[in-house]
Amino acid sequence: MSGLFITLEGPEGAGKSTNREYLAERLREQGLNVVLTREPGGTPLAERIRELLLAPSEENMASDTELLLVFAARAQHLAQVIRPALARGDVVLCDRFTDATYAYQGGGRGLDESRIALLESFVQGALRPSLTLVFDLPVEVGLARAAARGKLDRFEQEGRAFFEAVRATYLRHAAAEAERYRVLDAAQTLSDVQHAIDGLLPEILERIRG
Ligand code: Z5A
Repeated sequence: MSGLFITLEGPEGAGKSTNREYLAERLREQGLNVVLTREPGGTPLAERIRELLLAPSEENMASDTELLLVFAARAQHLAQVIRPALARGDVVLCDRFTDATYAYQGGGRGLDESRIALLESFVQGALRPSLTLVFDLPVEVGLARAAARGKLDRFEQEGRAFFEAVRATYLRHAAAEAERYRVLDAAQTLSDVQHAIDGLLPEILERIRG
């Protein structure tokens, strides 16, 4: 059995973290070793880069700086966590990965996708997620959920147009590569979202075992 790399994506407040736990439990019930992790972050050093990325600051962070920090954290995460776990044959469930870079730095900040693709190849080589679950929901619903949690991070302080561009980028990529992406309606109740995840389980298990 070889490892499987699954990523969870979507705009703010889509329920990625909540559903990541749920999916991990379902997979563990099948006797699988599951590594739960997140980006930016996933190692002590990468978590320090995450703090730099998320903390509101008086100095404006240039979009290229943001892009390079995201990939610096990713390089560390791949070396320390993701590649070793996949080599052991584990299932890696990662809350955000490079699709988030296309969505936030590409769609949101307006950086050229070809530059992101260049860094993607440089840092990841040929490694791409095998399956990406996109938790999709209207921007205002996600922002309301994020606001209910309290203090907003540097990204959450962006305006509505930024998040509309983030959402549109996710949906465009998902439509262009139907084999890798599954889009879930994250505006439903939590139990309905989890029911939809249950519906994907046979396919996920087949990919792991196949
Ligand atoms: N970022 C980037 O710019 N470039 C990159 O390459 C990467 C990341 C990798 C941190 O990510 C930031 O980094 C992110 C993009 C940027 N932007 N921001 N901010 P993050 O994943 O840590 O941050 P996040 O998207 O803000 O996470 P989140 O808001 O915690 O969202 P979530 O994990 O999808 O949701 P959740 O915590 O599971 O749920 C949020 C709340 O909604 C919580 O109270 C739940 O109980 C509730 N919830 C969840 N599902 C439901 C349903 N179905 N109904 C009702 N309520 C629900």
